[in-house]
Amino acid sequence: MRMGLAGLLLAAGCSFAPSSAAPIDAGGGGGGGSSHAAGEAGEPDAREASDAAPVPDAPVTPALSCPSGPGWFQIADSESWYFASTSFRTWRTAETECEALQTAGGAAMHLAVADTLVEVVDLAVRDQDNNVLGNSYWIGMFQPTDQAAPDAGWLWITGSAGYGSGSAWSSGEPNDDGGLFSQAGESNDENFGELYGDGASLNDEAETNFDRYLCECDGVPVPAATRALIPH
Ligand SMILES: [Ca+2]
Ligand SMILES: [Ca+2]
Ligand SMILES: [Ca+2]
Ligand SMILES: [Ca+2]
Repeated sequence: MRMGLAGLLLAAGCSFAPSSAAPIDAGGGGGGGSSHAAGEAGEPDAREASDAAPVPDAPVTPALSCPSGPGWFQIADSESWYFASTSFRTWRTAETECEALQTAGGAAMHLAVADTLVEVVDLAVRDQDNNVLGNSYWIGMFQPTDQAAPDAGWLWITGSAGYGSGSAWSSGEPNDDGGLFSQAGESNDENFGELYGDGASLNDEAETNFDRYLCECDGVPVPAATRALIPH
């Protein structure tokens, strides 16, 4: 068997040699379209065989070790577990409480990082299912102090870039309060992200606001460098 397999591989290897000349045919063919198509049709076998070997097996993602119980749920297309609080907290206290929910040896947690619009929508739908329409939820997005504009520099608590201007935000947001209580423009009035409970959209809000909050258990720790950028 072993010899036979080796022989097959050797034979297969030899058979690839002529096919490496195929691109020359494709480039020089007078009937461009058809000769290119012929080249593509003839090459996939060789490409698959030669490319398959160095590609490692896809890593097996272990199931996340997350807490469970009332308030915990999952959404489509995510391995994460989420927790919807029923208590109202300031943003920083909410983040502290999310991290404290991590079990010993379990996956890291933080305020929810809804970094795809699908996640924003799915979490908002969950809000509605939970009959808490109208309540806003803190999520794990913040804006470091003294940015150039209300939509500039937003970060997720796990370190990646947050939403700039665009469809994730509610109409007219982020507005840094729009001058309602302080000066218009970016003046650090609203540097923390919340998810409106009555729609799939985000708002920037003052840290001292009391909101419910959404935690996410995804195993991604909060980088120290990112934590240092949370406005005080
Ligand atoms: Ca997430
Ligand atoms: Ca302002
Ligand atoms: Ca702001
Ligand atoms: Ca706002």
